[in-house]
Amino acid sequence: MPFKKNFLWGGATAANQCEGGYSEGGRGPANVDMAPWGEDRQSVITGRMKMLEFDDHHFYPAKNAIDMYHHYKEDIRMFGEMGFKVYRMSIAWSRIFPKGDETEPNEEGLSFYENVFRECHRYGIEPLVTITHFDCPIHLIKEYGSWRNRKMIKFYERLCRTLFRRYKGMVRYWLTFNEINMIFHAPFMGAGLCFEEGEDEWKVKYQSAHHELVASALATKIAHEEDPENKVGCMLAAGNYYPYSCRPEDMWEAICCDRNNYFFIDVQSRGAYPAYALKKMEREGTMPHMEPGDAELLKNNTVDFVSFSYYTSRCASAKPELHENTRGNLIPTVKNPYLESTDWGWQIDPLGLRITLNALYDRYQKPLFVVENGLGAVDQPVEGPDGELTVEDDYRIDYLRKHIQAMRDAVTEDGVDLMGYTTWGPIDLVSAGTGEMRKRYGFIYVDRDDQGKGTLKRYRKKSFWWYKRVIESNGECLD
Ligand code: BGP
Repeated sequence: MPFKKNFLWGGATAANQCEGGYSEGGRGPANVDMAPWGEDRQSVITGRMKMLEFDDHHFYPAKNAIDMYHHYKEDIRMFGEMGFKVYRMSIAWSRIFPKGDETEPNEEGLSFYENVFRECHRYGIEPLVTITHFDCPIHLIKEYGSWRNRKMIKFYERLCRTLFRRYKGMVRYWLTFNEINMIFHAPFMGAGLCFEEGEDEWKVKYQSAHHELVASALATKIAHEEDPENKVGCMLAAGNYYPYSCRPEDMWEAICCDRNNYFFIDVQSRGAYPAYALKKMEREGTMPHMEPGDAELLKNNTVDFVSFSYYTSRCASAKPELHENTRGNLIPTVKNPYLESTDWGWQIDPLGLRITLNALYDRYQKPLFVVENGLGAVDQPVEGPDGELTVEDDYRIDYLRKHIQAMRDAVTEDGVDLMGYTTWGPIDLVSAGTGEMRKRYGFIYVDRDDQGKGTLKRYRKKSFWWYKRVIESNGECLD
């Protein structure tokens, strides 16, 4: 058998991309609500265009998303039907603390997630909870400037303590920050950061990253104190860099680009700032202010496992201006001439997943967890034999099959210790990068379009049945 007996197969979502119910149950507004659909999205998520209130001329897809807030029972039942062992989901911070700096949590928010976890356990599904998947209450941004302010550590600590206590025995797997390295690439969406004219953006980013890293170590400490059964992971937007050529300068560039991402996980997993990062921050004048005790906290509270998203590998050149560029999960890269691309320009590289798994395992020697992987594509619903709508999504099956095969090679041939695999978007949801609905990842089709129109009815795609067989056979049967 290629995968462990208790291998965690499942799917991953984020509150802001599927829940909706943005003002229900006492929930407060958050940065992720304010990312509009359309051409301004990019400027908003990168913090260059300030959007801290809704306005009348933009459409905000996260407000209602796929309304999982009201459909969660039906959705989790379908995950159960596919045989999920794990469901990765996130908590909307502003459901628990609507403003973020209250001392008492919002009971309605807490009981909503309690019901979600109960529903998971009904089908034998283990929840894997991302404590923050990009979200930050708007009040914390307006009042404190979000993660640039050290006070955020306290607010986050309160959130974590509340969650660990309330869900003790119901949740065992936690991730502190989704794609923590996104703070560099999409600072408003990733960490609620907006920039003022003339401000040194990189200095703010590194200071905020330091606060998140300290908060993450503190969360790990509290999780272990509250319940020794808790397992805490870090989460990286991964995908190794290849040098564009074997020119030493290209190779060096690839190493530097990888380090920009490893930087976070090096701290969370090894417990200290790596030498290359200290030198870089010193050189560039971006060294964050650290308080006494920070280094010790980081050292003593490293994560139990390393999780990551993988959609594509990346490519680096010492002379990027000479090459074509392409987008990939909010991180632009030099286009690799050997790879094909999705309709959104993300290059497809299953072997890159094996390479990434090996690189991370060599570096950290901790169990790994692939918590996002999938194909965003346009689906054409057709009528199935039973009269219900379906989608013949062989392209999605093909993508996932090849990636699972690569993962299998990493486990059986290379000896990588892998805990599980959750595909991104087991049910269609709003795209983080573009705000579109038409960029679909799911095994379950949701009738909703980019303008928010549709019945919200759910339909099983061909991949639904395929993934069910994959799980049933514990990854043995990929046909
Ligand atoms: C990751 C995020 C997810 C998700 C995914 C796919 O960066 O963690 O939230 O959305 O990418 O990206 P997109 O939605 O832009 O296709």
